[in-house]
Amino acid sequence: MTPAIENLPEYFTRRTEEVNRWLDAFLPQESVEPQTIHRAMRYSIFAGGKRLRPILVLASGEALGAATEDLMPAACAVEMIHTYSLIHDDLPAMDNDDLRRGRPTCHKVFGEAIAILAGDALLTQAFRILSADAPKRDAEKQLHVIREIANAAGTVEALIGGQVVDMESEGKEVDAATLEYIHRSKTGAMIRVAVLAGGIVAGASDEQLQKLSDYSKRIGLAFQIADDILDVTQTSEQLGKTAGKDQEAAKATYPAIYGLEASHAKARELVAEAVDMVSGISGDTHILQAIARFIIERRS
Ligand code: GRG
Repeated sequence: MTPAIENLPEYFTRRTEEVNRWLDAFLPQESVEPQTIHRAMRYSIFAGGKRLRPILVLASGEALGAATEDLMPAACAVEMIHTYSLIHDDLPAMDNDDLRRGRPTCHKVFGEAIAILAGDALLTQAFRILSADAPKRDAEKQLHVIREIANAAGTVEALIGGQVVDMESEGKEVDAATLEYIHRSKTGAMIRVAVLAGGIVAGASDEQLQKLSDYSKRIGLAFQIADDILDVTQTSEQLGKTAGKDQEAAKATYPAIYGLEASHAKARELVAEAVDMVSGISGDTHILQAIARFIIERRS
């Protein structure tokens, strides 16, 4: 049965608390030397993100029968990589932002050099926990997860590649294909790998992985379209980050190219397709379906 959308905030709160406990265990404490870097890593990780990506790892893995504790290394690694990308994106050399997750950005608090290193350290720590020894871990699945996450964080149709094309497109006329490439790579790749990693840990068949991949591509694009819409319709207070930045930087966005109405319609269509795709998987996918719907109903 599909849960009512009002149950999803409760689900998110419960899973966020769980993810936060594991993140706490996977990161060096602030008292560990050199303290500055550990304070900066923890400042950004515990600044209050939605935890969408780790929750997708859990929801996808558990839908196919994986145990929470087996999913947590991938869930936390994906959140660490996401947080590193936000820290670096906020730097003066990139988006130059003062506000993230409702608080001053990492470089505003710790300075640019430590913020760069905090991002580097979170990326490194992600692969450290992914590759850590554990008696119960299946080496083949572990390697598969590491490979997929490394690909998603990389340069080819992936996080860094998407960021580069996005930066290079600023102020230029961008066609629909380039816009889709940017979204698929910068935002979509990490969302896709979150869903896939859960499936891999659960031992999903190739057919199940394909369906998870199809679902994730649609929610990834819908998420970015929703993000573009929020940037022009919400305030900085509502978003916890500076609103209106895309327009100011003449960024390629869905509303800029297609207008607000068509962007809403496209996001709704993608979510409907995603829900359809994931309902075809044998397993309990009701949470994945609810998350797809939440992606376009969120307000921040
Ligand atoms: C620096 C390699 C590198 C990449 C930066 C993440 C990113 C790429 C840029 C941030 C700007 C942006 C609009 C990215 C699109 C992805 C996105 C909407 C990120 C914000 O994700 P949320 O809303 O954030 O899940 P929280 O704070 O809730 O985790």
